[in-house]
Parts: sequence; structure tokens; C-alpha cells
Amino acid sequence: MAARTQAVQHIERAVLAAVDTTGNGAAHDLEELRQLVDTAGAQVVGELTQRRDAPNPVRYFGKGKIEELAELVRQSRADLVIVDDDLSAVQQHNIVEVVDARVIDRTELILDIFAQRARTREGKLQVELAQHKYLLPRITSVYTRFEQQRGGIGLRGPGETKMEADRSRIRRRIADLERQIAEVARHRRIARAKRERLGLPTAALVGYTSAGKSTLLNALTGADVYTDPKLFATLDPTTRRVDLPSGRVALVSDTVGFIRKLPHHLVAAFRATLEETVQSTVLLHVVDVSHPQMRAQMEAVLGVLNDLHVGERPILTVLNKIDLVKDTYTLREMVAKYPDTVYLSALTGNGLIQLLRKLEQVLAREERRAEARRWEERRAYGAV
Ligand SMILES: Nc1nc2c(ncn2[C@@H]2O[C@H](COP(=O)(O)OP(=O)(O)OP(=O)(O)O)[C@@H](O)[C@H]2O)c(=O)[nH]1
Ligand SMILES: [Mg+2]
Repeated sequence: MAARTQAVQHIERAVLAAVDTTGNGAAHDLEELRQLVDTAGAQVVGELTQRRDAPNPVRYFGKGKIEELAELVRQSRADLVIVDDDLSAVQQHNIVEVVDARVIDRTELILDIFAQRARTREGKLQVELAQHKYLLPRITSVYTRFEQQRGGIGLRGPGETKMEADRSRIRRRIADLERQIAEVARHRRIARAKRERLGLPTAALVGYTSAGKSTLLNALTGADVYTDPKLFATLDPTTRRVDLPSGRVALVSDTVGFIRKLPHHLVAAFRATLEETVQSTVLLHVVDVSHPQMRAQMEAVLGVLNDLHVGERPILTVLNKIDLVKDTYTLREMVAKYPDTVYLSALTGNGLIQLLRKLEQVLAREERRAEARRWEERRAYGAV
């Protein structure tokens, strides 16, 4: 049984660290990591990057750099080091050997944020499964030295559960979680089949975390979904009805946001929920056009969608937050260049009507396509 953890009073002091393989990109990479750390509730007390062609396979950093990191940790009295990459168990172990602090990686940080934010039973099960799968190969190196410090980033489970620290117990827990998730997924499929019988077209909001998906859902439907400048405000899917300009009705779903290097254990654990949400008539890809990393964010989202095998779904690209950009020339150019693109501000409502009109067009086109497909199938059976 999961034991209760003590509420954490102490704000953890974190040193951020990364190998910069891009030449100049790491400075900006750390900006996102800073936001993630802030969302997780820790304080950044130092930063360190190392320029290398590739991370060292067994230590991640070079030898001298780890010494420097150890010194920075001492000076800044840091509790933990957060590396902006996925570390192998060996790399993590070798850094911990030298540095007198816990060492966690980007994946663990993201899993921790999800653990804190999970609200529904399904969300909690999925996050706990991802955390346990992540933990399993690392259990000796991570836990033996910091066993007594339970409760910090990477050591807390969703809700009030405590992460297990024993291999065979973890394996049993993983099997148990998988069984429970399969059961919840079965209920979901039933609910979805019910919705499908309504015969309403569906649209799913997808996009990078903080792109404005929930704000857009609220603007479109008058819903009251939680929005937040911090990352990963939404974890669980919400579906609402939207009235289209012609008077027709569509269902629009909001769900968890994506991020660069989204932990694959997390994608695997959330697969059922995500797949179900993105099995919509059309995907609305919400993009924050005011973000300096807009293109990298779009690519990350398309990458995750690709992993979820939704390549065939039509995508309507929604360039959001135009109230924050001065130059709308580029936006107009993009809309002219790429089919099925609109720009708007979910916050001010500017451009919403154009989105609804476009959505209606795309849905009508999809219906014609689906009808043509059905006709082809009937013909294949000699029925027409
Ligand atoms: N200026 C401006 N801010 C916006 C706009 N749309 C959303 N925001 C802000 O962006 C932040 C994130 O918005 P959310 O709607 O929570 O974003 P999300 O995509 O649902 O994020 P996750 O649930 O974390 O994936 C909030 O502070 C919103 O107020 C917009 O059009 N203009
Ligand atoms: Mg949201």
C-alpha cells in the first residue's frame, strides 16, 4: 500500500546543467528548463553548460566539468542538479558519485510535474505507471544515497502516493497499474462509442504546452477549463460542444500539451487517452506565434502526433496569441502559403469567427471524403 508522504516545506534549490551540442542553442534551452523547474516548485540557484559535440556516453559531461558542477553545487548549497536531457542510469550514477546532490534529468522533472498535477484516477494511474517504469532501471543509484530525502522532485508520486524503492515491489505495482489502466481504457471506449452514435463531428485541440489550447476551448465554448502561464496546466481531456456559424454542432476536446523530448514512458502511459482524443474528425494544432521557438515547438508536436499514428488526420493550424505580435505580415504570408491555417487571439477573441468558418469548411470536406470512401467500399462489394 502507498504510504503518505510529509508535505514538503523546504523549497528545493536546483542547479540547471546541460551539454550544449548546438553551438548557441543551449542558452535558450535552459529557459524552458527554468520554466519547468518553476512549475515543479523549485528554485534555480545556479546554471552550467558545457559545449561538446555530443554528451559523454558514461558521464554526460567531461570529467573537469563534473568537478566544476560539484563546486557550483557546494557554493550555491543546491539540493539537486537538473540536467536538460535524458540521462542513462550510468551517466546519472557517475555524476552522483562526484556531486553531493541528487541528480535528476528532464524526463524525471516532467514526470514530477505530471505527478503533482494529476487529478483524475486515470491521470494518476498513468503518471504513476510512467514514473515506476522510469525508476526501475535506476533504483540502486538514485535511491541508495538519498533514501532519507523522500519527497523532493522525482521522489514523489501522484496525489499522496510514495514511489516504491524496491525492484520486485515496483514490478508488481507496474503490472497492477497496467491492469487498472486497461480497465479504465475499456470504460473510455464505451463512452466514446456512445459519443460516436451521436454522429457529431469532433475536433481535438493539440499543441505545445502553454500554446493556449484551454484558453481557446473556453473562448469557443464558454467552458471554464483551467488555464495557467505555467506549463502543463491541463492533463485530462475535456470535451465541449461548439456551435458552428451554420448552426451545426461539433464537439471539441482539450487535452495535455506536448513538449520537446516528451518522456516516452509518459507517451506510452498516456497512449490510450491521447489516441482516443486525437481520433477526431480534425485536429486543431494550436501554435503560440509569439514564442521565439515556435518552429521547434511545431515540429515537436508533429513528431508526437506521428508517434501516435495520426498522420492521416486533417490538421487545421491555429496561429494563436496574435495580440502579442506586431508584424502580422508574416502571419498573412503563412496563411496564404499553407492550406488550412488561421490566425487569432484566444485571449481577445480576435479571429475566432474565421476559425469557426474554416473549421466548418474542413469538416464539410472531410464528410465528403468519408462519403466517397464509403461509396468506394460499397462498390468493392458490388453493392452499387
Ligand atoms: N496574450 C495572449 N495570451 C494567451 C492567449 N491564449 C492563451 N494565452 C495565455 O497563455 C497561457 C497558457 O494558456 P493555456 O490555455 O493554459 O495553454 P494550454 O495550451 O492549455 O497549456 P497546457 O494545458 O499547459 O498544455 C495563459 O496564461 C493564457 O492566458 C492569447 O491569445 N494571447
Ligand atoms: Mg491547457
